[in-house]
Amino acid sequence: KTPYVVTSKSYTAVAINAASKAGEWIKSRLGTVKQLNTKSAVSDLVTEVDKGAESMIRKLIFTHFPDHAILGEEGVAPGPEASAQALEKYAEEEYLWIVDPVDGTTNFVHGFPFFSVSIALAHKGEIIVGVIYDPSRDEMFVAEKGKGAYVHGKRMQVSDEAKLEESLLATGFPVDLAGTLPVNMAGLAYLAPKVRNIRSGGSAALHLAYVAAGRLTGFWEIGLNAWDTAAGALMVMESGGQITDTAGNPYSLRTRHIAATNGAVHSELVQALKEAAATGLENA
Ligand code: 2AM
Ligand code: CA
Ligand code: CA
Ligand code: CA
Repeated sequence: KTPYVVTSKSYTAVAINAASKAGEWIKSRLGTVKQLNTKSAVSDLVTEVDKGAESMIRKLIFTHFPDHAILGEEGVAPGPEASAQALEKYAEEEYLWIVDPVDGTTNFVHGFPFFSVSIALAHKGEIIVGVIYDPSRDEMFVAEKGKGAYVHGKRMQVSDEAKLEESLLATGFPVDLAGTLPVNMAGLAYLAPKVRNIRSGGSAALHLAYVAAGRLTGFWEIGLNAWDTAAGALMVMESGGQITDTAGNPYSLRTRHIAATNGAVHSELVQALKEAAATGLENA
């Protein structure tokens, strides 16, 4: 049915197949959620669809690669240290899949069509495959280490805006677990007058895919986890962009405060975020 479902058992093919199947199922469940559960806060939602999609993805991966490890958002206890602890636990695994079955659960629950499935594969800690699927628009974003990034077979390239003032940025506001709201608000207030505009779509993975596709100049967000960013990080790099933490340090799976851009505006964004954080902390 879907043209990008390939039959070979390559890592990328399995990731695409899992994202596609889970994504179709997620879309079919729109508007059907019966039980809305919360994790760490009223705004931290989880549904049977998040769990069902993760279990589908796990089964598909294990069918092909039974000796690989899988780190999925719904397979770990929630909390600010969840992803760091899981990465610690899986540190010795040669192949580690990192899965966010539904990135943008709040959107999914409300029927706002901006959510995605994010699947990455790390080999000895290095991300080698990243797939992000948007079932609402049927867009499959695929990145392979050293081989570029593609949306439905078309090579992706980051945008060419040279300055922050020409930039369309995105950001996100996860629940205020770690007291990050003042920093978020400061970032928004500080950056808004310096850029063309700022969007907040509610799926960090899809925002990263959009940076890779040149639809956003850049994206930043505080307090993310490995499953939100692993696939998108490879995608941004393979499209000619740059991803670091918000202070400009190299990205790793443990990075929680993310800045991703087309490269050209990266140092300007990082500098602005540093200045913004200073004002946010003063006002906190
Ligand atoms: P999710 O939908 O998979 O939970 C929106 O700002 C982004 O933050 C989404 O990628 C969302 O992923 C993530 N997010 C939502 N709640 C969060 C929480 N409590 N802690 C960290 N990230 C969260
Ligand atoms: Ca979640
Ligand atoms: Ca997520
Ligand atoms: Ca999720």
